[in-house]
Amino acid sequence: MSTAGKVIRCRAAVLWKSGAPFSIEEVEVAPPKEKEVRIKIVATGLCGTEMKMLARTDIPGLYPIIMGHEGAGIVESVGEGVNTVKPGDKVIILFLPQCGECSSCLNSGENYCIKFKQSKTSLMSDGTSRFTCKGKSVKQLSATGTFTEYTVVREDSIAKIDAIAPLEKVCLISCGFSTGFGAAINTAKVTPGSTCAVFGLGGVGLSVIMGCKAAGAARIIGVDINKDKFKKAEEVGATECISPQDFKKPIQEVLFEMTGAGVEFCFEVIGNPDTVAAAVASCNESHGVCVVVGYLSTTDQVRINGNLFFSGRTLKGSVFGGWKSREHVPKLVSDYIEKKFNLEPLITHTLNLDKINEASELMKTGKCIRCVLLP
Ligand code: COD
Ligand code: ZN
Repeated sequence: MSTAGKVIRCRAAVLWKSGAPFSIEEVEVAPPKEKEVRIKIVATGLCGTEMKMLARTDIPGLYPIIMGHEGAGIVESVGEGVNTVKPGDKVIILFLPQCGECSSCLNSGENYCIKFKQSKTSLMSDGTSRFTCKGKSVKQLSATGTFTEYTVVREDSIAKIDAIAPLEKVCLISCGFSTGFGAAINTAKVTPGSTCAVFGLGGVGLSVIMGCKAAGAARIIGVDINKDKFKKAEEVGATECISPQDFKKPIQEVLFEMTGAGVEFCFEVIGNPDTVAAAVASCNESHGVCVVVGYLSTTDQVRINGNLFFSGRTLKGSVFGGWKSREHVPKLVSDYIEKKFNLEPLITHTLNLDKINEASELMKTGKCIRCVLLP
C-alpha cells in the first residue's frame, strides 16, 4: 500500500533538551510539501558536528530536534513541482543546498548557496518542520534530520546517485568525506610534491589527508592530541604524526623545525580558536595556505598575531570541501564505485539507530572515527 500523501509514523532519535541523551520515539513525518521530498533513510553517520552540538548549552529554541545531517536513502514520495527525482531513486542528503539561482550557485568556483543560511533555523523554508512527536513540533537539524527512518528535505538538498551505490558506505559522502577531501583538492588546491599538515585526525581530518595524498603531496604531517589516531592517519596517507603534548615549544615552531620553512598547506580540522592560530603560524611565510574546516561558533574570536600577515600567507574558510553539492556529489559517488578512493578506513563502527547513545559514547572516547547508524 502506498504511503504517498499520508503521514508516516516511524522511529526517530529525538533530543528533547540540551544535555539529554537521544530518545528513541515514535514520530509523525508529514508528506512533502511543494519542492520537497520524503526519503526513507537507509544509513546515516554520526558526525563531529553533532558531537559538538550535543556539548553545547547555548542554543536556545533548538529543542526538541532530530539531529543527523550525513545520510543516504531512497525517495519514498515527492511533493508538487519536484522533477529531478522520483520514488525509488537513491539519494544523498545535502546539508549544503544548491539552489542553482543565487550568486554563489551561478559562480562556477563557489558553493556557499544562499539557502544554506536559511537552513540554520533547522526548519523548512516555510518556517515549519515536517516532524511531530507527542503533539510537539520537532526541528530538523540544518533542514535535514537523518536520525530517523523517514525524513523530508527540500529538492535542492538532495543529490540523486547511481542505483548500484552501497548507501551504508556512500552516506559519508554526504558530509565528512567530502568536507575533508574537498578542502584539500578544491579549497587549498594542494600541489604535487608539497608539504601539508592536518590538525585534527577525526573522520574529516583523515579525509583531508586522503585529499592531500590524491593531490600528490610529498609530506603529510598529522597533528592530534590523541595518539591513538596516528595509526589510521598513517594508513590513509600521513607520512608522520605528532602530538602537541609531546613538545614544550608551540606546535608551529615544531613544524617549522621539521620542515625548514613551514608547511605549504595547513588544515585546521578541530574547530578551536587556538589551533586555528597555530595552524596559520605553521604556514610557509611566502606562500603557505591555511584552510579552516573546523566550526567556530559565533562567539569564538581567533587571536592571530597581525605580523603573520606581513607575508604571503593565505587564510581561507571552507564549507563542504568547496563542492557544489547537487552537481558534484553524484560524481564523487561514481568515483567511489570506480574505486578512486576508499571510505572503509573511515567507518569503524556500524550500529542500529536504536544504539545511537552508544555511538555517541564511542565518539566521546575517541575510539570511533565514523559510526554508521542503520535505522
Ligand atoms: N589539538 C590537536 N588535536 C585536537 C585538539 C587539539 N587542541 N582538540 C581535539 N583534537 C582532535 C581530537 O582528538 C580528534 O581526533 C579530532 O581533533 C576531531 O575529530 P572528531 O572525530 O571529533 O571530529 P570530525 O573529524 O568528525 O569533525 C571535525 C570537524 C572539525 C569537521 C567538526 O567538529 C566541525 O567543526 N564541523 C563543522 C564544520 C563543517 O564543515 N562541518 C561539515 C558539516 S558537519
Ligand atoms: Zn557533518
